[in-house]
Amino acid sequence: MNTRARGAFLTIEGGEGAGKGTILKDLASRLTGAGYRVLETREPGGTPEGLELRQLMLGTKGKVWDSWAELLLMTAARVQHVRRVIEPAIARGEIVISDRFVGSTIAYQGAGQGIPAAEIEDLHHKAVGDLWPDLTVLLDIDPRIGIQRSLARLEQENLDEGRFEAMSLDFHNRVRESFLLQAAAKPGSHAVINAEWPLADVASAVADAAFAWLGKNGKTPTKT
Ligand code: Z5A
Repeated sequence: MNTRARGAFLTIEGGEGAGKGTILKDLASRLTGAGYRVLETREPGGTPEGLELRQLMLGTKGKVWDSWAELLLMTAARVQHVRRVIEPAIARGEIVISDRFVGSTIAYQGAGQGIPAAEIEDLHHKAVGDLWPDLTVLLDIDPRIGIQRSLARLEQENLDEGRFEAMSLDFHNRVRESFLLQAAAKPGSHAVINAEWPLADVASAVADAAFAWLGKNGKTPTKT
């Protein structure tokens, strides 16, 4: 019998270039330093199968996905991720932090591509089950600033993952609005941080929100 206390599931959401990857590493290191066992992961990705789907979905060369095909591929990657990585780690008592999760699907395939949020939630329920983040940190940013940051990073790292950056500003504004609406609908499980602040300020605001949530929910460090 597994007697370990359940860990927790934190997600970091936001538009392109909001700083999710950078902040995730910073938060993971602060939590580890405080004695938590942390698993860092991301979507799409997080498993070998998810990584292959990531390359299929984010590459710019000759890719024109129908919005439902995109939704099903994102969901397929998520099922692998949840079953093989996220749920086992939570059951081991770890704090899982994922760069993006279903909130991104509601924002991008929902508000961005026009699939009703209720259909995405229904598919999530059928394919993934009842796993929703305990706490989502939303890094909110004007898409014009975020896309510039993101394109600079892709160029610097020579990555062909810019398909979403190439979408219209209208698309990215709808995505931002959806993230804000999701946070407003569930304030108890969201913290909204202004990602246009200097990085050090964003990092400490995120850490404050995460430590406050963990403390309030009795999640004490588990390292021995
Ligand atoms: N997608 C989807 O459509 N549906 C889904 O269900 C899921 C995903 C899960 C992959 O995401 C794409 O998949 C995504 C949506 C779609 N769209 N795109 N593209 P991704 O997370 O891999 O891609 P991204 O959001 O573009 O990642 P990114 O550009 O790496 O952004 P980030 O992780 O938020 O930022 P970062 O890499 O940490 O920082 C970017 C740069 O900005 C970097 O040089 C930092 O040093 C700099 N930075 C960060 N914070 C600051 C501050 N505060 N000030 C100044 N500079 C900063």
